[in-house]
Amino acid sequence: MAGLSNRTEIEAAVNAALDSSEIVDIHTHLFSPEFGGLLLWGIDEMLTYHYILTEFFRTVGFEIDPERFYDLPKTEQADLIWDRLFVRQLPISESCRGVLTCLKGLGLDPAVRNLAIYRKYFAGTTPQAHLDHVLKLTKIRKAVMTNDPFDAEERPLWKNGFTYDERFLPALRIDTLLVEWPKACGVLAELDYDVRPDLGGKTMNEVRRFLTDWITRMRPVYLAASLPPSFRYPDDSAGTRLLDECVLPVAADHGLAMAMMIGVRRGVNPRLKLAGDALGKSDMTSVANLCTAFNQNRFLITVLGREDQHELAVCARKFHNLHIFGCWWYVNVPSLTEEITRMRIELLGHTFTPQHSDARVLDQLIYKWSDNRRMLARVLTDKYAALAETGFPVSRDEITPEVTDMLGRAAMRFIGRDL
Ligand code: HDL
Ligand code: ZN
Repeated sequence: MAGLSNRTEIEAAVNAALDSSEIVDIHTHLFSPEFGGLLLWGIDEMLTYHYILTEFFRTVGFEIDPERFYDLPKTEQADLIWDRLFVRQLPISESCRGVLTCLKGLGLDPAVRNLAIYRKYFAGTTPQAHLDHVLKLTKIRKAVMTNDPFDAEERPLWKNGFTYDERFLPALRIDTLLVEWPKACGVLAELDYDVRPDLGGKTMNEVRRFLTDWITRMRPVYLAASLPPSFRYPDDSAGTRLLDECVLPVAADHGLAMAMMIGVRRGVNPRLKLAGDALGKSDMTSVANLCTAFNQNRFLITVLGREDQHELAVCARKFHNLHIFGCWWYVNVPSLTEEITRMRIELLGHTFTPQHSDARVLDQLIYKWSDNRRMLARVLTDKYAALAETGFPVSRDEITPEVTDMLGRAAMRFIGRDL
């Protein structure tokens, strides 16, 4: 098979593969239009994304109290943010640049710097038409949602069963169960599950019934939870007992992977609401302990701290039931995504998924995947060129499927859901 002999040819093959490959975005906070107002889209949602809110609060300092700001209508919030972050200064942060990348990707001109013009564009379309347009622009074939039965707004939608856009895949999110058992216990009791705060009586059976009921109702592609830096496995917490006796056995019974996103320190500044979360150093030994204790379960894991990335990658070398994914949240910035992805390829070859979007606003898919594709082009070109320098032939026909795999297909095969 004729190999590509120089970097330019390899770069062209990598770019062609990235440009033509469809994406499976394995973790988002997006919803299909059938979920109504849960689907966020448009310029005002982009500007009030919590990543940008934190930058706004830092910029205005003591001028505007977060409490007063959050009481304003969303358009007024967006007006203030636009003025302070995009008019009175140059929007050089990643989140701000992301908004402009989205506008440009939609064919709007960031140079006009006119919020009214952008609002007029979005007012002229519909959620469904805009969704079709964005998924076509980004070549996203499937997007995995975050579906939380403990969310009072979302739960009723599922209770009566409903069909939704098949490009969206459900994921059963159970943070509350694992991290806030007293709150989860109250919700389950309201839903007529016979559970007790002390986990006694029929509680474990009833939690397994709850999980089974929601797996049947939702048909998730995996179970998921974000966990604090203090997460330890095993320990004497309710979380460990619920993992051991309920979550992981039920997941195995249904052939479902467990996605864990570890390292989020919730509510560090509660005044900022969703924007108030931070991160902490997490314990990767707990990941190894989980993969050992449940060696027939499959784990999709990502961590929030830069300092945990290397240890997680080394841990993944030891466990074939561990698939690491994404540069999540605070490490989803160009300087770190490239560093992490290079390190992961050097330690794991192809056996990981470089990125997901984590998008909360539909339009963000444009900037997050544009950045991801550009980063992957740089990294993969270097890695395939380094391979070719050994004299090993690298062909376009071999590069393309590997790129498609790294854009979510391998993760779907890992969780037993090949598309
Ligand atoms: O817990 C998570 O899934 C995180 O991604 C949080 O939702 C976070 O607020 C976020 O959107 N990060 O990008
Ligand atoms: Zn997320």
